[in-house]
Amino acid sequence: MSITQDQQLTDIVIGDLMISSEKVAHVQLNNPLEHALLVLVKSGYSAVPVLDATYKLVGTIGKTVILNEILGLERFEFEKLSEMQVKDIMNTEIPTLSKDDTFMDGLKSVINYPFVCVTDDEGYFDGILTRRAILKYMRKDYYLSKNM
Ligand code: 2BA
Repeated sequence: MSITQDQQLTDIVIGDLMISSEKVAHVQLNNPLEHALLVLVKSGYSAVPVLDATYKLVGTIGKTVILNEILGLERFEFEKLSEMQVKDIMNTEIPTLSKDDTFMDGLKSVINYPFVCVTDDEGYFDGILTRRAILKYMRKDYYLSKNM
């Protein structure tokens, strides 16, 4: 984050607040579900972005959708974890932001999603904006404005 103290809330853009791509856990389209579940469990996140082989954003995948998919009538069908791939069940209906979008664009987008992916004009993955980053910045801005 590169925010200076005198920056107004309205000056802030998504690029200032996002977690950059190299720090974001992700999986790839063709990964087996087993790998995705491993990444999710080991990282501790409920959901992570899905990228293609060229690092373009294609969706997100979460623990719940994987567990639902392997849940059979009487047991977990663990064999599905190696038979199925991330692309078979990932969520492709996701909002995106760009680095130049405003703080308010970000605030609106994290009302319904715990994180929103940030992409460039060609769809390459730049990072994520989390609900935490927005709330943290709003709290900071509130205290700064109280002390002015
Ligand atoms: P969740 O995994 O459901 O996490 C919800 C909140 O719990 C996070 O909110 C964070 O405050 C805390 N949390 C969870 N796992 C954590 C961990 N390993 N280290 C530190 N704090 C953790 P946010 O920070 O607002 O993140 C919202 C969502 O963004 C997360 O939801 C996760 O799906 C995704 N996310 C955040 N950081 C990520 C990263 N570096 N790589 C991949 N996905 C990330």
